[in-house]
Amino acid sequence: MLTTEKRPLTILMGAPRGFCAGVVRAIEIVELALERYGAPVYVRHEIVHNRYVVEDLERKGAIFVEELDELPEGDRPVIFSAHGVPKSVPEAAQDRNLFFLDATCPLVSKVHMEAERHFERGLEILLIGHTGHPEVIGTMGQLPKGAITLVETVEQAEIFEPQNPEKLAYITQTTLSVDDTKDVIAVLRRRFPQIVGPHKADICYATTNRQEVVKEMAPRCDMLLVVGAPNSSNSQRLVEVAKKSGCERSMLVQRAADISWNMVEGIETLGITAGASAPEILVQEVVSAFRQRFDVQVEVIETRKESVSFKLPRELRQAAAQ
Ligand code: 0CJ
Ligand code: F3S
Repeated sequence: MLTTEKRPLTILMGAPRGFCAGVVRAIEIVELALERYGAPVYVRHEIVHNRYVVEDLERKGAIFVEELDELPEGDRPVIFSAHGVPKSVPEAAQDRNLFFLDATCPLVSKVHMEAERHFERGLEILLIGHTGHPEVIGTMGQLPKGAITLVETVEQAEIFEPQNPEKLAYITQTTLSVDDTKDVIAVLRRRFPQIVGPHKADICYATTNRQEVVKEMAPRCDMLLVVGAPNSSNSQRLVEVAKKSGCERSMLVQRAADISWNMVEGIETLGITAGASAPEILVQEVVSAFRQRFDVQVEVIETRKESVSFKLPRELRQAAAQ
């Protein structure tokens, strides 16, 4: 007799996972701006790095552009993404008399302010981060060209030659690997004992907590899926952390359709988590796809509770209250 019994599968669900307070705030800014000012509302760069989020907002009337010069003349508002923008962007908006709302995560703005402070004190600044990422472009663009030098790796930290080793500071991107960044900082501190910097790094609470739970889960998993986008730095870091923590078969999936089912063969324990820009609905879509094929038992691995939230820009607080 043919048996259709499903094979058992344990799914470990990471917690915390998915949306952070900065992402919730950024998406809310676009939604409230649409309510308050009507459609269309322009958004410079993907508000957060997730296609599903972007397409959902497009359906509601948001139009995404990469640069302000793509905006037509008129009185439509423009919103800057959660990753932050170089100073030249609000300046250009002001020159054009555009009404803009800034959805930069407050934890990124904090790094911008640190950079300003170091600069005012006459320090040479190192930014630990990934070249080309919008947050890095935004942070470097807070100060005149040449004021900030990007350091990506331990090797680069080893060969960096400062103008004056006694007048140095470092800042970091918010979505880096906690452990890799620690290594880069250790090199800088060894070579330049007087370097000024944050207590640990500027890596945000959400990035830190999502990596922490992955470290806890990965050793128990035969495979680990991170729901997130390829251009999402914090999601990519989760895959790296999972691999380093003992789950070599770790990968990014944007949604259930990305899963290659032949790779799942032989798996008894699967880990699922999500980057800070990945909506829970996509995580649940992935879980449902497994439920269709396996007899799933879910176990939640929770390493921490989160209760962070950020204030909305002044212009939208009333709209939110209504
Ligand atoms: O840069 C940030 C402030 C994080 C925003 C949320 O995540 P995501 O995926 O849009 O951005 P990253 O590529 O920076 O992780
Ligand atoms: Fe902000 Fe960190 Fe999220 S910098 S947008 S809280 S990933």
